[in-house]
Amino acid sequence: MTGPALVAFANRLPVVAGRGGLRPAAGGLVTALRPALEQHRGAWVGWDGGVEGLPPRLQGLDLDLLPVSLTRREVADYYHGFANRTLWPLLHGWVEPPVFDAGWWRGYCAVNERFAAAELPDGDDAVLWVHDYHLMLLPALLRERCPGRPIGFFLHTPFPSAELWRRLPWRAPLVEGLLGADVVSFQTEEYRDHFLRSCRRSLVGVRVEEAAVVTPDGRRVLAEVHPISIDARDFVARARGPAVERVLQPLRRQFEGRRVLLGVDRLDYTKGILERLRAIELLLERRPELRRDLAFVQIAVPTRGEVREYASLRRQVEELVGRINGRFTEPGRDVPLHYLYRGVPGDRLLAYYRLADVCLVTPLRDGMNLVAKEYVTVQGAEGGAGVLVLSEFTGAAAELAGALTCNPWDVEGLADAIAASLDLAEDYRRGRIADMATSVDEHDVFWWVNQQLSALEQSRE
Ligand code: ADQ
Repeated sequence: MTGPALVAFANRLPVVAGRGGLRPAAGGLVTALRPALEQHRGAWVGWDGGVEGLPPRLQGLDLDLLPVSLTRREVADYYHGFANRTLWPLLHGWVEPPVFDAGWWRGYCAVNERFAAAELPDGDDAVLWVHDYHLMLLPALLRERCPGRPIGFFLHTPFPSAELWRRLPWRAPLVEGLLGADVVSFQTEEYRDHFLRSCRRSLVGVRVEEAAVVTPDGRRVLAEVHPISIDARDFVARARGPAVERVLQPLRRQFEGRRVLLGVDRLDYTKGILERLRAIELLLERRPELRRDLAFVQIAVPTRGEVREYASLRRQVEELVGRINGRFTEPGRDVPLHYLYRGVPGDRLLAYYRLADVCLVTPLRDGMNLVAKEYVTVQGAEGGAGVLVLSEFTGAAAELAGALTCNPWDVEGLADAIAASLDLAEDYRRGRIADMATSVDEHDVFWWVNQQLSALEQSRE
């Protein structure tokens, strides 16, 4: 029997342990990787999340699971520390100050080595495909271990300007780690260009030739732009299905007569949730009639609760939601702001996408943002006339030209953009959503993975 054609390395295996046993996980990276791996006979090497005795396969997930187990100390240093408190804020342009800690760095190095030593499936022709900022040292470690294999790296987050990157004490070994790949790819041209500039600045002996980096030992590493996407056809099929319809009907009744604005994010400080709420507050202050006519539903998925900055963000968001509802709820009427602190099941999420007149995707910084692509796809599926208000600091803004763009750092400007979204003519809105849905359909997640596999082939010619 032949082994998998594609072996992905990503921080966490796509499995969660719940009351009913093990089930496939959700989230940005899983949403994208899963269909790609299922199409290509894939395997996934990842941290087991502390679940012992994981089976090699799980029902409902058509890929091989190759677990890496980590000690509590490794999880603390590598994951909660260096990945989430050093790299994450730095890569997102210093939206929070990153913490530099040499102990965390050592933990990060050790865990990248653990991934490099993971037992790989039989066969020696599989493409090794490394994902995201948790594993930036891994491409070079894999090259030492299996020099003949094609190695790709994809960064899901932004890459910051060279000015910011050079502050990091470990800027050189991390970039050297990435250059172990044959192809390093990014969501946008901007991030790719930042990376190339950082290579020039942080490393001695490398040459940058257009979009390739030539290493001191003469290897050519391609730096590519491959914007990630979703399985658009699957979203369309599900959006039209009876299960979504069943959830949608009661929601329509609940919000009858009001226009619905929607936010869907992990509760992360990069997502601009506080700024979005402040803009809504300003809008309700300036336009009292909207206090009855409008409902804003914010779905916030719990994430990284162990990290101090996230616990503090949650407190601030909940205080602000309370303040806004306290100020603007009219006696005998429903609250203007509905806040759901939880992950919602797929059908319900799609029902909210169908319901929403406006989707507010307003991160301060975001590698891509799949919610934007999901919303336009689901709206487009039923000829919807929704409006996407989209931050210019997302990767998605480089692709979704029909969105109403905004600068989320400018709260007044954001309030104006939201007000403008409510006044657009219906035909105009419908046309824009349809155009964006077509663009996502033509550049779906299978297109994304094929782009990377072709670039890898090309790099080895
Ligand atoms: P994330 O930061 O997690 O991803 P995003 O791209 O928006 O952000 O993906 C979130 C995913 O989780 C979406 O598929 C969405 O449907 C789902 N989701 C969000 N809220 C949910 C909820 N309340 N209930 C259920 N599901 C929910 C990271 C990067 C992004 C990049 C992706 C993929 O930060 O910039 O787009 O990886 O590369």
